[in-house]
Amino acid sequence: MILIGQYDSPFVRRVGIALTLYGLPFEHRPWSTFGDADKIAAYNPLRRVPTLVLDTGEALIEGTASVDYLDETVGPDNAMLPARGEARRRREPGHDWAILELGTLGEIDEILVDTAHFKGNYPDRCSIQAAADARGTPAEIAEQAEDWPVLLPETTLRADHEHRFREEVAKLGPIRFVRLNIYPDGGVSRLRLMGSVARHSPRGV
Ligand SMILES: N[C@@H](CCC(=O)N[C@@H](CS)C(=O)NCC(=O)O)C(=O)O
Repeated sequence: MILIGQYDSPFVRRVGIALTLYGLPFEHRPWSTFGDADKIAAYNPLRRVPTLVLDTGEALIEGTASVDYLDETVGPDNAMLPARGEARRRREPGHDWAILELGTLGEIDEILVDTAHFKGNYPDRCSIQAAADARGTPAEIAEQAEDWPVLLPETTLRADHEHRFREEVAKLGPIRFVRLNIYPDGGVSRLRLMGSVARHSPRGV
């Protein structure tokens, strides 16, 4: 397959990410809709990207159609989107979150939550939970994390802004794992946790 379009387009990126995560071989032609419009037109008369050229020569000219095709190719057990219906169209109840392991055990005294460049789809609020240790499968850790103590209470965020928190940060002692919660979802460009490295971890390392 050939993916046409530059990765500064989120639509092209979405198709590129799906191809990569699905392990499907493809050639990337990072053509610009400005400078390379004529080259794109040979595959897509609308001169838009992403254009995904299949091995049959057929060109898919909508990002959604391309992702649909890729989901179908890898089958429902591997597809990132549910196959059809309500589950495909709507987000699940609840909020988005991510669990991160820090490079070392440490005490946190300052947190940076940066929503730079997210001017429309920044999260309304965030909070952070933390733990010194986490063991088990990713699913088991995700379950434990729901009960981790709060490091940063739920806080309202602004668009395209560096939020620095000091007073709000709870004194939990040394921690190594954090769960960033965003309500309900949205874009965070950077999360930084500043503090001091703890000498001894609970694992005795
Ligand atoms: N809904 C489309 C959006 C694609 C889109 O907006 N592509 C932009 C680049 S980010 C484009 O090709 N613009 C050039 C044009 O419309 O002439 C998709 O998902 O494929």
